[in-house]
Amino acid sequence: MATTLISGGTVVSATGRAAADVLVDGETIRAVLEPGAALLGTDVAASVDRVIDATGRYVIPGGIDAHTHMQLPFGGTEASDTFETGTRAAAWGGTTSIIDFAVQTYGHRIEDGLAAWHEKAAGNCAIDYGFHQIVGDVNEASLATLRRLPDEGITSFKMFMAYPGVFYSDDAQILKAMQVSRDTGMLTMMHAENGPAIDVLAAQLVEQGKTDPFYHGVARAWEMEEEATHRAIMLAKLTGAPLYIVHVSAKQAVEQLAWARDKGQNVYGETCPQYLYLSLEEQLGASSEQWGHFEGAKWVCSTPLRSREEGHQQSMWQALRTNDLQMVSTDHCPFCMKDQKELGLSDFRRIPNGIGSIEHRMDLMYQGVVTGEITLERWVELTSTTPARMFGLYGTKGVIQPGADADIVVYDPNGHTSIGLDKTHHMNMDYSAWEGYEIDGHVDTVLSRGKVIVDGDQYLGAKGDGRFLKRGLSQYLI
Ligand code: DUC
Ligand code: ZN
Ligand code: ZN
Repeated sequence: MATTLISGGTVVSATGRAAADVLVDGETIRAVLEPGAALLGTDVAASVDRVIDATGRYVIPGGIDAHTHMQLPFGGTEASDTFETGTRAAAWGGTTSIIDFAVQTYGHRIEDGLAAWHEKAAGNCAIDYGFHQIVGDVNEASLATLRRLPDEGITSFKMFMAYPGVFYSDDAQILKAMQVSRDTGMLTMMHAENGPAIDVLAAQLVEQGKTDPFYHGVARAWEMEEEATHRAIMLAKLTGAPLYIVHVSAKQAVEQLAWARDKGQNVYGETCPQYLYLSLEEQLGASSEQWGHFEGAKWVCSTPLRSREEGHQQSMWQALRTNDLQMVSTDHCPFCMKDQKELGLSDFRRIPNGIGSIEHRMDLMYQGVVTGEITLERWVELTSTTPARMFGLYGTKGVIQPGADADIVVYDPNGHTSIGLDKTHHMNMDYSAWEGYEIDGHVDTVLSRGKVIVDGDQYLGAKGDGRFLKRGLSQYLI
């Protein structure tokens, strides 16, 4: 097995930073050494197969994006990244593991949805991957299957309080599934928006001729997120289920999470880069020669972008500092403008919901270090260590320590990344939701289980390198 020494860098963990060399043996980390140290009397640098010079750079555990949707059938079309293109883009951006969502749709069995997801991913991923299970049809059979999923390494499931007629579950169904969560220790993940009320508001807006993409965010008002978050918290309290709210965007939803956590409840939440950087006002102002006001469709996602004037973005950054929110995922769900987003040209309700960010999460969050919103250590914690702990991967992933998988990123704080369709862009999309963003930092080298898959501007990975991750139960619960 090949050995590699990553030398001269600053190893950053969730709890600190230190000058250290990292010795990789095959797929795993063998040692974290004093810089230039000898091992068993041997000069390590002289005895390894390869030395990666990390002088002046950070050496961090590879990113873990715990919320992605490759090839998701949605809104009359399918998310445009395959497991092959999406995981390759992830690798370019310093993410070395994803957790995608296997889908059970109404009238179908969980087993079949899960098997279909394994088929889509197997042999196609550039990096390691795991699955959460979307439960779209709660009944006796699906509840029984859910109970068995931890044996297959699937230890979390997602339910939707939104999208009636598609993924929606009512409170009775949620309650029953949460009882399984309580019994098994599986984490209940919740899309917390009041879907039935949103659908009424959306229909009324369209009747008034308000069909532009901006009205997507008007219909999905923060009150709808606050209310659903509170209801999910109360159902979780009643059942004793651990709860994780996905894609939190409203400051009032964060207040609900903080309230429940202060009472000692096992309640957690993630936000996404779009809710930290982008706003409803910018979506309202968006216009282009090609698309006119339909340009705003590029940022139609759910939960929606929120008003900057109301302070939601600042509240998300603060919650990331105070641990009212524990991690940042992308909710990567890309659609092209051509033939996909444009399905909603005359009615915002038909725009497939989703933004593609998998390639830029590590960079966008590092920009938060540059601007002083978060510390360097918190960057690692939010993007790698906590995702590993939250979803039962810690020890193998999310940390640089002997015995862990050698998923490592060498990040250059003096480098620069210009984001744009004709610049840094490997996602299968015809636009970038992040066009024009400039990042003071750069992903230089990426190792996935010891193999260098990104080396400067060279991609050295291959589809099929990534393995399915059988996850354990959450290591984050109180
Ligand atoms: N939100 C999105 O933006 N896309 C996919 C599903 C979801 O909940
Ligand atoms: Zn969702
Ligand atoms: Zn999602």
